[in-house]
Amino acid sequence: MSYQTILYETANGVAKITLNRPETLNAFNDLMIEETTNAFKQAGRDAAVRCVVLTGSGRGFCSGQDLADTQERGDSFSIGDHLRHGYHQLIKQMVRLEKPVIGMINGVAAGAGCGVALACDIRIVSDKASFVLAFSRVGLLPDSGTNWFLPRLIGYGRAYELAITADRLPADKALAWGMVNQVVPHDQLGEVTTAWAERFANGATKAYGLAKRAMYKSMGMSLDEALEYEAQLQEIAGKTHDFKEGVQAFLEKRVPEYKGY
Ligand code: T3D
Repeated sequence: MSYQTILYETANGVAKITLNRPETLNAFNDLMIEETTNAFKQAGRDAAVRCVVLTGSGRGFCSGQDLADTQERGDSFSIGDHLRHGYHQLIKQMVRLEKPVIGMINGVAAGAGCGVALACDIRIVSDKASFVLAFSRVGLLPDSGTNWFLPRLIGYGRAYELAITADRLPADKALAWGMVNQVVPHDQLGEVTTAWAERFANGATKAYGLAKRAMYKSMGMSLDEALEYEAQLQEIAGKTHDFKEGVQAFLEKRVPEYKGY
């Protein structure tokens, strides 16, 4: 599949999706939302891909909705429908993808760009990066799942503070608040993220995917329901090659060779 607004490449079991509109700090136009969604679908269909990395080109990760595009909208334009048909499809695709998604946050993540960063499973962040809930600067409330993800990660008080101040949250503070997994010197971002990604790409992919499904579903369940759901998913994991291999490797005191199924 060929793309105009993103780059898509695969190597060593990892698909790398690069948002590629650097002149706008990778702001989302309609085509980029659609192409990024399709790229996640493509990664999902490709059994050789066992981990996905999402990043931005140039000095930004993603500056959210392209504000120049919003100027061209007529009076009857529905932002709600724009979200439903665009950003929502992208966020759902990321969350439903049963493979780890790493956000390699190379620079500022603002507005919907912050929402997309939060929809990644793991965030590895440059020390030059920052997060800005820019929505309120333009008279909007957070969207693209930000209201769902952020209070769960950092608590309501801090999330609401970021929403209404729209102040820039630097990488080190995002780490201290539990919003990201690791902050690294900017020039080591690619190398460190590749190490994380290749580790996941050599792991028990089916189990990783089921763990993602279990954790998301459990957020809306009682303990009894969550326990039962775990049992159902463990039934599936217990029938994989990788479970058999993991146990055998442990008993033989060797490194397991996982195949992802
Ligand atoms: O509408 C709907 O469908 C609803 C969905 C809404 C979702 C949203 O995302 S709403 C929020 C939209 N995003 C923003 O409000 C962020 C706007 N950008 C900024 O506030 C700042 O650019 C940043 C804080 C992200 C970074 O600041 P800084 O100083 O590092 O960079 P800059 O100089 O402001 O930007 C660099 C260039 O990128 C600049 O272009 P120029 O002057 O060099 O030609 C700037 O205009 C452009 N740019 C940055 N963000 C956007 C953008 N162009 C279009 N849309 C953008 N979002």
